[in-house]
Amino acid sequence: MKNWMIRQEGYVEEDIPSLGNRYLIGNGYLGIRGTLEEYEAKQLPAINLAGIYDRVGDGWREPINLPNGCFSYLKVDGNIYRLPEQGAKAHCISLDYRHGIFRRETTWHTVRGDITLQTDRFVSMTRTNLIGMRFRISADFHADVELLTGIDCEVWDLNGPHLEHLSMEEYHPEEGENAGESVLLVQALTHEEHIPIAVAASVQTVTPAEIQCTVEGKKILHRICLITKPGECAVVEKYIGVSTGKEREIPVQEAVGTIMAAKASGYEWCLQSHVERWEELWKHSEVVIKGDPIANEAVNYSLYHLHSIAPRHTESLSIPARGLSGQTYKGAVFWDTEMFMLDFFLMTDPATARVLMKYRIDSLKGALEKAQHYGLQGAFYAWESQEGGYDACSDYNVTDVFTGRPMRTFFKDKQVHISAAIAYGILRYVEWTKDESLLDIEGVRTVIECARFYYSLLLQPLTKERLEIHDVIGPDEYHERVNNNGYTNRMAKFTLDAAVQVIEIALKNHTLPQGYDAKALMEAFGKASRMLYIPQPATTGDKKGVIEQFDGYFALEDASLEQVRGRLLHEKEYWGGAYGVASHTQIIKQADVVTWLNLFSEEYDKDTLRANWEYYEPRTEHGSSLSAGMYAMLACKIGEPDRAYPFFLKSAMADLQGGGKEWAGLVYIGGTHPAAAGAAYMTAVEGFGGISLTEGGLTVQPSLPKSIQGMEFHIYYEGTEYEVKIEGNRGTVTAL
Ligand code: IFM
Repeated sequence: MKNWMIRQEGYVEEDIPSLGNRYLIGNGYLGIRGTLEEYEAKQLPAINLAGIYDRVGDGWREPINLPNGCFSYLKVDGNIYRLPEQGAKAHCISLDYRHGIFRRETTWHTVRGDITLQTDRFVSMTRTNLIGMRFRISADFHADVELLTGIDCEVWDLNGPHLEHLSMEEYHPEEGENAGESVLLVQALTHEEHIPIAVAASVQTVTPAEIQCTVEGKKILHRICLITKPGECAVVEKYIGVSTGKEREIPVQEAVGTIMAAKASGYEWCLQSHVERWEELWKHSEVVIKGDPIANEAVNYSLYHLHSIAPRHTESLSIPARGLSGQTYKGAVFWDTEMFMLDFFLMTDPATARVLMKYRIDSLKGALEKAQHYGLQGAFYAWESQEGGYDACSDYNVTDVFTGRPMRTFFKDKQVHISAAIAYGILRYVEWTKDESLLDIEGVRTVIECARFYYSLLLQPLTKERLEIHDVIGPDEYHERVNNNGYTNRMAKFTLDAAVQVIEIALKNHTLPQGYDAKALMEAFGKASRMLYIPQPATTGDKKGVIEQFDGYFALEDASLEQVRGRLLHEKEYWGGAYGVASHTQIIKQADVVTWLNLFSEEYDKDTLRANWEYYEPRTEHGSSLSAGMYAMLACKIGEPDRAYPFFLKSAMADLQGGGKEWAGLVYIGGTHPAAAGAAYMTAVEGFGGISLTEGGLTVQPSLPKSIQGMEFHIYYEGTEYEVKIEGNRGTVTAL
């Protein structure tokens, strides 16, 4: 029986950062780290907002964290009880990941007896701007309790402070059911663009209590005084409303309106409708894995994270590489969305898949400007995309641990495969949903401009009748500025072909933007695609079947992973760049050729796929959480699900188990790993489940690892929902 619950018993201060990620709750509009209510900025609490960025001075531009509307602590008989200062007699946190409810339960021993604080909190899946909290306080004596709960304006930031002109006030609505009630209100403006933000909080006491407003430094709080009786539980409910100038002209109205409406409905109603929405999401997305409870939990926990960060509240937004777990990676959107997360949404919630791709179409302008900046044509998408397609990736994206100096890296300039991911995502959306509305004039323009970008990158060597792409970085970021990276070239070819296909659709639908000569473009792209050099498998020798990752890769030192690791002088040293320990060897950061072969596996025989898997896996550091999933999927495609299984589990456990890098020097780089979550889904459904599109349409050809006896899940295809049932190696697909 599944319990859909993770729990952490006891208290270890060092676990604060990782638990903040693992116990995250969110609704796509905002995410709240799984931190305790009493935590202050140094303990990394965050209410992280999607899609609003800010830059202060020379710091990295990053998303904003809001004033902490969940902040609360307890006083008993005049003494403060909070962690970690007052050690607890018992402590536990849990996450109901079926319904996105975070809970804590802490018992402290006081001189007069024991007191227990239980809290629940959720970010509403039905009311985007609402956070709900419930406190239950019980003691085995007549305790004189003060619950202090409100909004903490001391915000944890990596490169802040982002909020200025902060004001804190107590406000009493004049009208409506809640007229005269006390509402705490914080308003501020972001530093760069002066976007107004508002956080409002109000409480409802189920147990008789006295409520006053108080200010403690940068915190505005309700002081709720009550006396608990042995055997009874005092209950306080709290509503937090959040809004910004991005959505509303006067965000304060929405923040206050949200809590007033929620209060009028009541806490139970708000919670119930949130729970029902989650149940509805699971109806379409749960993956039941039979016989393997660990895999079952890991996959659905991964899907929980994807649901919690899905931008369902808007028509055009994407998902940052670290979800809504904080400001790491500048809250930016990478190729992770299209290549790793998109399939989950396509198959379980196509409307959200559309929102993700619409963000790319709407940020075309930024991509056109970026290409122009480099003297290129077409659309060069941002490596680390913020709003409007602004590239937040800095020229110096890594700090040298030895000198403390920023190191010149070329991710932004040379990771040109990003534009192909956008074309791939759009085409995959249309292929899977048959919804051509995404290919309106701007959608068509986006794909054509991505193709024009690659067209402008093509070089014809004097002595060869072929086109090449030089000076790039492939998915393996440890080898910079290489020529003919196979993944990049194949994806460029895909994009040129995609543009031809999209122009045909545009001609049929009358959606070709003005100013394009369809015939000339189709001819040029078609010819370029045919002439573009795609590295081929070696035909003889000990590397027979293996494809060289880029020109000259095989000539690099073939040192083992252990040898290369042994050359590190510092645990946080960067392996790539000009002088990294891996740069001059065949050790790669993450799946590269393997990613390519996974995407185009039908173009190669199984021996070739296997030869590449076997060659590259021992040479892969798996230094990115994106890597394992690609190895898992390709292993499924060569008919080796048992070989895939540990890579699948690694992907699915990326957040459940943690263990990834959390700090780089003094910079926090931890967070959740939604791309790994997406890869776990793809491996389960497409790899083990064998769901794919063939000429005959949707097919299921399962290939389960030993530990898995069967699977059940639903998927959407072409607007119809299907039920898939797999027992052993037999699968059925039934339209619902
Ligand atoms: O997009 C990835 C990249 O491939 C490896 N470094 C981390 C990025 C964000 O997940």
